[in-house]
Amino acid sequence: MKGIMEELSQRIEQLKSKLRDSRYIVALTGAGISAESGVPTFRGENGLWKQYRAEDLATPESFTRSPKLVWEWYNWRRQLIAPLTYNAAHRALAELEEKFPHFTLITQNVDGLHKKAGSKNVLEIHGSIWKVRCTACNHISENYEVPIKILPHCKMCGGLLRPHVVWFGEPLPPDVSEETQRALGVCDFLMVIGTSGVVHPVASFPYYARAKGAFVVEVNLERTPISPIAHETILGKAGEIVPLFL
Ligand code: BJW
Ligand code: ZN
Repeated sequence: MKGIMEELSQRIEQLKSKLRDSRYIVALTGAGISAESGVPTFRGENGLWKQYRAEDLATPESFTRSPKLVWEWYNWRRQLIAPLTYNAAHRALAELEEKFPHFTLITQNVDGLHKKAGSKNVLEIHGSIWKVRCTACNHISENYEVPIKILPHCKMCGGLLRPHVVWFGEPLPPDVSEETQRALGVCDFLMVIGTSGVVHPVASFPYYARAKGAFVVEVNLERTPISPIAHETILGKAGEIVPLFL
């Protein structure tokens, strides 16, 4: 056991020295970083997609077919997430941002926990469960009602509101997407934390950053399709591993 711990701390020391020598840092996070806060992940044993069919709930077609069903599912998740708070991994990333002038956090998570933890330069590329968008006029607003009144309507035009999240078959929001490309293109140290790396286009981001010269470190409970191109994969819980980078 001691041998394993020593080996881990040696590897982390080497990575920290690499991090200290870097200027443009990007952290890319997925559902795994919020798992220790109590937010269910999508895939795996107790994942959301084990209980529900993604195509019934997370596609524009399912919303057109049954906005009530989709809103009920989001209300259930809003209720579940509202009392939860950030964990040591979210906090560690917020602290890293304070230490590095060029630190970008790209998250696929819609739970808002990175911002709660104090991260500022956050790109929520799959949107936010705490935002709604009008299906008629596209107006976006924050909404923290739990539960939200079904069906919610736009204050500006009366149109039907939808969750401001990215469903399957939808493009990433163009402004966030541009910022993401820019950050990945110049990044010299990329940390990929708690994502299964199977959902595109995000799954290709580590490949892109690496091709552009980034050093890639992955933190996950298990190996993923990102592992083959990562310079290092540290297997472990994000809440335990990420704070070691401070
Ligand atoms: C821990 C841990 C701990 C646990 N510590 N680690 C075939 C090939 C390629 C692409 C496609 C294809 N067929 C269809 C597509 C496209 C599709 C796609 O990628 N599908 C694949 C699944 C096959 N992608 C899309 O449709 C995207 N849009 C698109 O492609 O648009 C094209 C277009 C262009 C122009 C015009 C029009 C269209 C959009 C994808 C949107 C994904 N949306 C969701 C729902 C968001 C809203 C919501 O939450 O309600 O996003 S799906 C879901 O998956 C969610 C997540 O952000 C995303 C990624 O999941 P994530 O974060 O990786 O979580 P998990 O659960 O998968 O993994 C958790 C990981 O953590 C695991 O690895 C654990 O081991 C680890 N872990 N605990 C560390 N404590
Ligand atoms: Zn509207």
